[in-house]
Amino acid sequence: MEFREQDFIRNAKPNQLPEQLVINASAPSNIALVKYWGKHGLQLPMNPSISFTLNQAQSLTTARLTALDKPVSEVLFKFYFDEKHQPDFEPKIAGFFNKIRDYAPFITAFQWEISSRNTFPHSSGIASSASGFAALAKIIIDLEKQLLPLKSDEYYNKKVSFLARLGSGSAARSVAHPVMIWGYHPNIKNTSDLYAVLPEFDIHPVFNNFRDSIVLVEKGQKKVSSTAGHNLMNNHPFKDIRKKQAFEHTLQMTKYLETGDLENFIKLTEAEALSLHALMMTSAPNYILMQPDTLKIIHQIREIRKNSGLPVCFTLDAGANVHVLYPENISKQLEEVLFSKINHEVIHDFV
Ligand code: 2P0
Repeated sequence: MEFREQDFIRNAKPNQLPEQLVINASAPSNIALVKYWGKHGLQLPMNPSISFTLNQAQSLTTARLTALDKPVSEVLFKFYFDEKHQPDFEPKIAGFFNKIRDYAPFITAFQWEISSRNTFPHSSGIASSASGFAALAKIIIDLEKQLLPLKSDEYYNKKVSFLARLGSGSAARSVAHPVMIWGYHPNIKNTSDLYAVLPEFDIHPVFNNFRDSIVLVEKGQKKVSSTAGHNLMNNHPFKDIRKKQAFEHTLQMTKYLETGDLENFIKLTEAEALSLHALMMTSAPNYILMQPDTLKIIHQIREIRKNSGLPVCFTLDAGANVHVLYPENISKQLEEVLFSKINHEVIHDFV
């Protein structure tokens, strides 16, 4: 079933508020195979995207809520990361709370203490905003279930993604395993710009036990925020052609995931990663997030594939780190020919 924006608005008033509540939630990160790059309106994507959900990179979040005597106009909250108060993160969360007020008006009835930690290293370049906002969205839906008359599971699942999207676009895809599609595509059933969905088809077993080993070429804060990068797509000289390409790639990717066409999966995944970075390198102003070692590792992966035929490929996020994608059964060989020769920390995750 398709949900519209107004379906997620809930004006009902809770009968009685519990004085204290503690809600826990966790959510995974994800890596896009076909990239979301460019947005419009209220966090609506310029094109559909498709991702693998990362099982081990999780945000674990706890919200401690205290009922207020009367609702406030701005949500009162404090955010703790790794048990330390983090005022730097609070403006983005405040913006999120503001954006979701119509869909979850009950959030203003409480004072919030939000504590979060990640199961992956801090500043590793793994998108913690995706898992972080998805976990927070799950907490809000849990609260909605406790306070307002119940709705269907499908409603709640889609609303988690809908809310997460308003925190960070890619967070829309951080709500279910193993693959999610976000963004309307006329030829892919039930897709929507408002939330991500699981594919209607079964993912081919060659993608069971797929691995994503992330080579940490560069740790630390991103040099150009992704939000700024998305905005540069508005006047990008290749905007229309990129849009067309992403629609085609999304459809092709669904076919490869369904049929288990690893060869074309590899070609398309790498083409998408390079398109994303080419868009960054051709925007105004332009910028380069790859580092020399990013390219070195890309070349190594291509050499290995050429020489040994191993089904391994790379993708890139908005940063210098290389995500190495491959089936689990070639892990040992890859350790020998690739990871043991790399002078960077590698985090092994799986889809
Ligand atoms: C993606 N990225 O599809 C693309 C590809 C990074 C590279 O979406 O402004 O943190 O919060 O919507 O989601 C990263 O950008 O940006 C991103 P906002 P977000 O995963």
